[in-house]
Amino acid sequence: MGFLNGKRILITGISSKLSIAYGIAEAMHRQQAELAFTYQNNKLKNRVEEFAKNFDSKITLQCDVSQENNIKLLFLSLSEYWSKFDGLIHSIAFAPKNQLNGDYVNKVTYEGFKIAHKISSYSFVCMVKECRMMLNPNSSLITLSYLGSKRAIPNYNVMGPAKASLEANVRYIANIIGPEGIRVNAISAGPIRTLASSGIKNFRKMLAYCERVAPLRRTVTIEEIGNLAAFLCSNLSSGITGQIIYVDGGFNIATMNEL
Ligand code: NAD
Ligand code: 0WE
Repeated sequence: MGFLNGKRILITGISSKLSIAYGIAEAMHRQQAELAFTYQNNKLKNRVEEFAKNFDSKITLQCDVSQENNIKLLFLSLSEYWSKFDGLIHSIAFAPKNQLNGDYVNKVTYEGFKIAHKISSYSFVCMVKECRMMLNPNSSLITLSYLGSKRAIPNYNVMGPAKASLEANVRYIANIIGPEGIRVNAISAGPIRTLASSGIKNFRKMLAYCERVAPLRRTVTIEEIGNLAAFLCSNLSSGITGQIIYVDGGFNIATMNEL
């Protein structure tokens, strides 16, 4: 029997088979979780419906987190299938393309800063706010972060402050919702080729750099992220909350490995 048997988990952020959220769905399906999915817009509707079938799920719901009332409606619609559920995967980030290149101080705009924080950080606490009453005890909430929250990484720019905000959000949500028996954690993933990273300047060089410098001397896969997410949604991780857990081959703990 899978260690997620009987758990109902809502997964956001699938837009292709490369998506980190897709790797999470695969790992959770393998452990016999019951899954539901959201898609950002109608362009993605058919694709996500096909993916859902592969995971034996009939539940696919539209949700663009830039519209706060979309998030409210999402959980109203979900409640027609599930009155209560056990986990939420937030795998969503966005900043306007022109913000992710060049001199941070010159390029940042209030509009870019606002959008990055709204979509990549506020949306997480907003989703928690709207589904809180539907969460069973022992539920687990997970978001995806990146080392750019703690270290200044070229071109990550305004997404760095947005991920720092997301990680602080994890701690504040965990502290408030813990007494309800609900756990909240972030997975900080190393760089992985997905739609969100494919257009990034020097992304290939960044992958190669990680292969040279990370203790494991390789990059990580969406399967490896998925396996941690499955563990974090299971009762095997019952004592873990408020944490930022790295799945990056150890990259974040090393330095001077190039010497
Ligand atoms: P992806 O492009 O597959 O997923 C990003 C998702 O965000 C997409 O499915 C997209 O539909 C969704 N999204 C964007 N704006 C949205 C909105 N307004 N409403 C609803 N959904 C919206 O890329 P990914 O790499 O799988 O990214 C998932 C998460 O992982 C992000 O939080 C990202 O920051 C994080 N992450 C990625 C990497 C990497 O190198 N790929 C590393 C660390 C963390
Ligand atoms: O969080 C991310 C990517 C987030 C992202 C990606 C895009 C591309 C398309 C946010 N907004 C947009 N907007 C778009 O228009 N990652 C962790 C992947 C990533 O992105 C980088 C990286 C890494 C790693 C950008 C610069 C430097 C490194």
